[in-house]
Amino acid sequence: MQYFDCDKIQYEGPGSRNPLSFKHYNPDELIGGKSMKEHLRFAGAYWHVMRNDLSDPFGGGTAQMPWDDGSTSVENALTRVDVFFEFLDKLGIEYYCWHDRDIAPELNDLKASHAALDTVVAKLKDKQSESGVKLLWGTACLFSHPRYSQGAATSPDANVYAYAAAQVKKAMEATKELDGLGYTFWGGREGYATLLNTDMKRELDHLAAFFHMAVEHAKNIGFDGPFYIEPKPREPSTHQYDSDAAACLNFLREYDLMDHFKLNIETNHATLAGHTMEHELTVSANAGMLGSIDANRGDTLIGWDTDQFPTDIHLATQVMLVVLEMGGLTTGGLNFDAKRRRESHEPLDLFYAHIGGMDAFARGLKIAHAIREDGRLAKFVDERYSSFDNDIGAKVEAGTCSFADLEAYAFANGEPGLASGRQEMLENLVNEFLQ
Ligand code: XLS
Ligand code: NI
Ligand code: NI
Repeated sequence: MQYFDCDKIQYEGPGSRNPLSFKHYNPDELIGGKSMKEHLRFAGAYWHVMRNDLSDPFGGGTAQMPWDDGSTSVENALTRVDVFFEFLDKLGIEYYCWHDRDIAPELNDLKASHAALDTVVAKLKDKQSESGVKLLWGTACLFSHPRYSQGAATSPDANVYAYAAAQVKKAMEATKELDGLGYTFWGGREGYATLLNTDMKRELDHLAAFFHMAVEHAKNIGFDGPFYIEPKPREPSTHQYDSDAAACLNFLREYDLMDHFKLNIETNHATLAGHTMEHELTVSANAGMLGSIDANRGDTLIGWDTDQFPTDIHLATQVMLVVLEMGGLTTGGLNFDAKRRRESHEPLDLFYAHIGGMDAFARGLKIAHAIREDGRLAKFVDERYSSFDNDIGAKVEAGTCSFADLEAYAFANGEPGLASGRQEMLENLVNEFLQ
């Protein structure tokens, strides 16, 4: 049985006019001694590919999903697994990510939901070993059900907190069962709508306790992949506690969780936080905490998380510059946490969307590699800071300098002759490579 009306997508090169081909993503092509697929580690997001019906705040779903009977039956969930693995195979995507409730239905009681998850996980396990596809990360959906409307690990109600913990415990076990490389926490509703009803300190203490219990449980079940926190500033809550990379790092340091967590940085969340993606990636990488990436993009004209496919080559280049600079992704990957527009409702649109994202990142990788090989950009930055390489600057960096030393230096050397930052020249340099 074939669910998608296309063959396996092949690399046909930049001259191809076939929209169902890769023009740049050539999985085994070596870039700097490593294949494109090893650099990029693309992942498919189960929730967008299989479960997103493309509804928006103004109207219902439009997506055609002829394989889906619309029920919450386990049968239906098992059929989706076949569809999803055909999809991954045809695109040559070797990793995937899920929420517990994407892969299996939430039933009337927790035990029944756990059992449904077990059934689907058994099938996913078979499919993984047949295909060689790996689970990049699992996560629990702690934001859709009405019980989580006031938070899960930051709920004011200990009963809800316990329920959320039970769900995460099970989702971690499922991730372990599927040899998942990581486990993600996106704090769906971990935040608040108004401080009038919120004890922020208590909620953050509870969130940290929750994470410490997750660390403890990971030890118990032998799950050694990293946990990821995925920052996002708002939506659905007015203020989310994991608002950006810096806020997450501060939280992890304050509560002594740095050793067990890394960050999963998503483009559209970065821009909602008022930052660029490269800013968020750089903040994370500088702390040695960049774990994985949710590859998408926002829309400058729409103020919410539009989760569009990342087709902007300049953006992909900036992402890959940071990834290459830190020596590449290890346990993480580039997860297409992205959805088609509501108008792109046919199954084949899933292919066009992913092909576009994969090709954009292939180009971003090639361009970023070329910029690094060229070396002029890095050389400019090195030279810009070269006054810290010797003399007084080196003493500052070594921590062997005092204000009195600097004052004596300033008296002796007079007014500094500051060099230009050359932003426009550097933008032109990057554009040389984008042709
Ligand atoms: C939502 C998030 C979500 C996480 C996984 O905005 O991006 O999809 O990646 O819970
Ligand atoms: Ni995401
Ligand atoms: Ni998102």
